[in-house]
Amino acid sequence: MFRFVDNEPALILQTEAEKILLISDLHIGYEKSLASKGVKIPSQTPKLYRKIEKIISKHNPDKIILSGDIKHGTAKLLPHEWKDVPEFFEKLLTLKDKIEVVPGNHDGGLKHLLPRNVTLHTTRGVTIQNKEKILITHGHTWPIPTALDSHLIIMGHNHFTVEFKEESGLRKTEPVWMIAQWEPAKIAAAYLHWKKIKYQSDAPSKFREQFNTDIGDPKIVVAPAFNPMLGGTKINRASKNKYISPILESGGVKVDSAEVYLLDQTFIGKTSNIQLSELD
Ligand SMILES: [Mn+2]
Repeated sequence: MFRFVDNEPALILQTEAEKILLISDLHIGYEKSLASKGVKIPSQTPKLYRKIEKIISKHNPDKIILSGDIKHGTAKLLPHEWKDVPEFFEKLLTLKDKIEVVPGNHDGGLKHLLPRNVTLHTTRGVTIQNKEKILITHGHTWPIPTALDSHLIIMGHNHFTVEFKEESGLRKTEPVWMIAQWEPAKIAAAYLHWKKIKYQSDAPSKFREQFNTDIGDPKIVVAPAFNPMLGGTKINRASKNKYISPILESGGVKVDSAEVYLLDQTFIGKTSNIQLSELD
């Protein structure tokens, strides 16, 4: 149903109807935020575009879905974004005319920058009704309740990386994919708690009664950031704020037993087994 694009932070989703290229966290204009700190780097947008172009020519998807944080500025549109973002999409449309966007937490005002033929979904994500339901979301919000019976959830937002420490003391980080499962009853409880819904019965029954949906047992795929310049959350470093998504923070996702993969698809272990000690 899905496969990672070899050596790229991108994923191909094959549904019955179409082949979808999925990319998360472009953060167009990130380098501009460095300029304000005195680091001058030329626009990286052409590079991001060429990387996508390469993937499209190799895999020829029917559609592209960008799952959030298209741009780096958050709520307010920045002057350069009025030019950079529309130009990027106009170019991308020459490669593929079906483009959909699921906004992330950095995408305030994005609708003003998108060409008319780009589909903009809501921040709650979009579901694809395949043989099995798929939810694509940025990850900074809870999805709508009826999306929680999906079989596959794909999100971004966390920019997970893994830190390697070499003998010499050099450290380097690599972007990683995370694949996790959740405990439906705990997700039901967390969702009800978020909605401030009180209940006497068990959480899954209350969830069903309230929303007329069951909570599924999905595979949860957390995509790395497509923009290679971005920092990330080191998945193998203990930190209170390691997980920044309501779903991942809910306590319902089995993050300890989540599987971690490098972009070349090497399985490097489960998160709990790859933690660096505090002294490392
Ligand atoms: Mn992001």
